[in-house]
Amino acid sequence: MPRAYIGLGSNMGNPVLNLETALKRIDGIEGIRITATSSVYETEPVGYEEQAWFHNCVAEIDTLFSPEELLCKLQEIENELGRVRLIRWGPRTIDLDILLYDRAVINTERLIIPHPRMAERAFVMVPLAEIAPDAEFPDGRTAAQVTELINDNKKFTCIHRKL
Ligand code: PH2
Ligand code: MG
Ligand code: MG
Repeated sequence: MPRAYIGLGSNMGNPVLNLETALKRIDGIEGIRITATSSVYETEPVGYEEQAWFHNCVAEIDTLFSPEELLCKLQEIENELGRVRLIRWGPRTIDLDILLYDRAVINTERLIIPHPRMAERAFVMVPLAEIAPDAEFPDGRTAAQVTELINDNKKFTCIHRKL
């Protein structure tokens, strides 16, 4: 069965509750099973800095859905949780990104996998490497190897709260 990794982020409302609710919804979908979740990290915003710090975590899933079907399911959950997005890279109640889907490379208008900026972002790579150090990018590099190379100077702390 295909294995994928989802990056979750929130910095509006009650972020921990938003992550928790999103994980429950994801696991509740027939055709998706969460097999591991990372700790939650509080992370300095990347890209647009005039906003609250984020809470981020990563989930590993087994799924029967294709990448496009999975994207639709995740967008439904984003909408249900009342996502409003006014500014690119700005505040959001919940953001659900497909990071990796097996070793697939996808480049369509709607979907790019691996997630375009994940390899440079500690808020994605650190939780990913926590639960799946050996997860492979399409080029064969592992999450642990990619994480070693990150040198963003963004601050973040693990609040050690496994959801
Ligand atoms: N998401 C973004 C932009 N910037 N910064 C942090 N720390 N965490 C995020 O999840 C995040 C971000 C766009 O999706
Ligand atoms: Mg995102
Ligand atoms: Mg997104």
